[in-house]
Amino acid sequence: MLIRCAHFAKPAASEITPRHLAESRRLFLSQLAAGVLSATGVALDAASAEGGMRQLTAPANPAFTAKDKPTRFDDATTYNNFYEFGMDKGDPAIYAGSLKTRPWTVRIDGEVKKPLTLDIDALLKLAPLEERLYRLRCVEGWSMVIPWIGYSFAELIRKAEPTGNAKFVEFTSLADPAQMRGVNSRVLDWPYTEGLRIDEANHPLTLLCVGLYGQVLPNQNGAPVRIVVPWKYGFKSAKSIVRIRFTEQQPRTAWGRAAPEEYGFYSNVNPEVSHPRWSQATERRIGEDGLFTRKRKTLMFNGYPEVASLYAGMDLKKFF
Ligand SMILES: Nc1nc2c(c(=O)[nH]1)N[C@H]1C(S)=C(S)[C@@H](COP(=O)(O)O)O[C@H]1N2
Ligand SMILES: [Mo]
Repeated sequence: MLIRCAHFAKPAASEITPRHLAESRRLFLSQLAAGVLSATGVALDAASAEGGMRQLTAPANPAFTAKDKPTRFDDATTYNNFYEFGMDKGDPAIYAGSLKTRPWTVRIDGEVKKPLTLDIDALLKLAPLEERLYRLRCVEGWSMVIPWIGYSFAELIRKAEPTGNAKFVEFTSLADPAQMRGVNSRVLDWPYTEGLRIDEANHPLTLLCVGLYGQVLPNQNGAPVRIVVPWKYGFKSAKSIVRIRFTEQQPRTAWGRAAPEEYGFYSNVNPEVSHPRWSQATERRIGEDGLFTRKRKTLMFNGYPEVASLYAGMDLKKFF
């Protein structure tokens, strides 16, 4: 069963572009059938299908604005990994409309002075929102550049008041088979969980994310709240989070449980450490799909060298 999963099989480079195009065509047709397209033929996002585009603007933070050209909104919202809604890149955009993002609470517990359950609308107001243009690179070898909206996860850590025993943070995504058709398949051991060391979670780059491109997060991108850790492979950035647990022990992760030798706890973007079945030295930037487009060289820490000090003295081949 694991064989069918994209993270377990390297797609042939020649397959990628046509497949990507085929999927957006498929998405267009299915949205047309589902009535998600407006009369003008403009695709509305998942939130708008429920009732009105939900604008969410925030000032750009120049300290966190990548120099790269942003990926097209349509690419960022139709080429997704969100296995709770299926394994094809187009599945989340087609099927995530069934996710109900209100009411929504996030449980904060474990090694904290006082466990609490935060309503999503309280979570949104915990700190001023800002826009950050981050690169995000998938372990499969493609990357995007997205104007995310949120605030540093460190703000939430401050609010949670972890105890002195808290060494790690575990993120748990929703796993409701009634809303998420992919959870009925056993491709992963649900719920999806991820984790960070507490100093990684406290790094100002680590973003608690609630929006992108000036609007609330589309469901397929992890509504209503996700994490974005730009110097790590994309799968570390858990979507649709319902629980944040502070722990003393290193938490287990969904991908780590599925294939520990392939998905290490750290999973820092590192061109020098190959995935056991393919090189991580280069990447394809989504949108740069021309016939003669060269792959980009993958940068250490995805081009965020400021995080290097978190790993001083660690052998990153061992702690991959
Ligand atoms: N809950 C959950 N979070 C997830 C995933 C998933 O399947 N389930 N996929 C991950 C992977 S592999 C990637 S590359 C990113 C993709 O984020 P995006 O679709 O918003 O670009 O989400 C990550 N977060
Ligand atoms: Mo990924």
